[in-house]
Amino acid sequence: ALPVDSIKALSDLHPKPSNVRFQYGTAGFRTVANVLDSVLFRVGVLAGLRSKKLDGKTIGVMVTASHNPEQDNGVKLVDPRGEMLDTSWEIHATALSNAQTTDEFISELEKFVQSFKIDLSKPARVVYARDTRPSGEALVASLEDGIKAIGAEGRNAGVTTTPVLHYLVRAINTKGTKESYGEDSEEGYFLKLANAFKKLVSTRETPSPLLIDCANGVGAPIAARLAEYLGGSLPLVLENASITTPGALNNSCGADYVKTSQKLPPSLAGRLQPGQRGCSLDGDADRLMYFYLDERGQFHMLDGDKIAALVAAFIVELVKTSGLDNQIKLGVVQTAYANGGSTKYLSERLPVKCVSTGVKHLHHAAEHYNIGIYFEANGHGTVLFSQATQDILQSYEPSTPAQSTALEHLRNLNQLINQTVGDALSDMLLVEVVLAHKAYSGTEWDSLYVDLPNRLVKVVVADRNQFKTEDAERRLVSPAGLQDKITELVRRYEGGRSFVRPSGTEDVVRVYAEASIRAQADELAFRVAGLVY
Ligand code: 16G
Ligand code: ZN
Repeated sequence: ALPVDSIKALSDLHPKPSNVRFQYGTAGFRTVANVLDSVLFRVGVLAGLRSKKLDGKTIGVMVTASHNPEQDNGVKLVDPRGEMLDTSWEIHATALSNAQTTDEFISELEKFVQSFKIDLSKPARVVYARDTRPSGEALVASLEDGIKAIGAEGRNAGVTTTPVLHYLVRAINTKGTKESYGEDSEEGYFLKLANAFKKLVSTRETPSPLLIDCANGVGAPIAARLAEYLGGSLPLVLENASITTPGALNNSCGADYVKTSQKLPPSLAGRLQPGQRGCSLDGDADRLMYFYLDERGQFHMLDGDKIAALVAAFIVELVKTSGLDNQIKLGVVQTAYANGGSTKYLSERLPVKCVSTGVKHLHHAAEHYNIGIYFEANGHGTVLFSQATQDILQSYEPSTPAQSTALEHLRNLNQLINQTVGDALSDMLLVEVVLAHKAYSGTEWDSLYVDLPNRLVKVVVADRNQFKTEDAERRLVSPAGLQDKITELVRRYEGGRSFVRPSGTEDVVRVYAEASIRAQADELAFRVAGLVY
């Protein structure tokens, strides 16, 4: 039976605020930190139950609000293979978080345990971590109460990045098996990445220093430690590494700032030299944006689409050179936000699929390929190697030196690239590998294809739930008649493309438009927004 007494006693210490409705959305629970106490407690209980349901496998809990402002926080669950929580549990997480009283919470739990047939005698294990937000420490204490209340064994992974936590979950659950993912420690993570990186660049010249904008978040201490393991193989210069300055987190810096404002963070003016490579992490280091300044000091952004193009072309070449192109099928997954220029470039080289916004959709679709590459334009993405592909890479016997080298590179890429979730630091090393192999500067990378001018606007509407989409969010089915008007408008713009979708994270509708020239893209976006409003 449920340990009702212990749940009751501890739950009473974490009452749910009235007048707040929580939702487990695309990125877990996320809102202003000071209403989240009860949510963290209940997530601790739920994580324990998820572990019991999965026969005692370790479940992860990450306390972060990513690129959101410092006063926000959030929490998400990580499944045993290091992937995001199975979506069928999301509504239950939402329901449990909204029970108004302890008694209601317990009766919801009882119903839940029954309907999911959870064997409460099973062991439960939870590993958890947090980012650098000042609210994190107290929220973790509430989470620990939840873990204790359900009688689960907790392991505190401290202050670290979201991708490190995902790595740990997979490493813990595969320990001692043939799918072993690495040592289940931060050090194991650094060693895995740094060793693979050094092998991949061993025959290349030492690159010039890379500047990292750490968003004044947890990426700073983790990148600093990674730098020690990389040694001379990649000189790193860390900027925006002030993790204790109040209000600094994600403030006019970081990957989300760069993507939305398409500007160099002001704090980097005079720090980034013309021609030097720079990149920005977000607040939990699972998004990455590259950029550089040209000789005239003009800013150029290399976003998730540019990363996808660079990486996909490189891996396609390696697979071909290795002689494995008949056995290993590649594919790229994007969303409707992918720049039309990138989609065209990629489609000429490998199959491209478009799915709805949100990491879980991209990740899931990428799993259908032998090697699946996915990146959102906002800089979140990774490259997945299926188990069958990893087996092929292990057993394949190359017949020429060129094949042998390409095979070795593919094996090392499989080690370098985080297989659980998008990882800014792993992706950064991946980009550096390709740039080193191609001897590309930012300029050459940037000119793989030309971005179509585009504009994203948000529109506040009375009820965003009125907006329903189909075809991977590229067409509206509701409100009735609106899509026809948009289609009619888009036809009048050269290279025009536009779509409208309700945001999953804000109470707004987003309008995206693209056209061959800047003024037209802007005009199209504002005219479509006019139709929506
Ligand atoms: C969340 C998603 C991100 C997506 C964004 C879209 C995860 C972990 N994160 O941050 O992938 O791009 O939402 O936000 O899935 P929107 O729905 O407000 O446009
Ligand atoms: Zn993030």
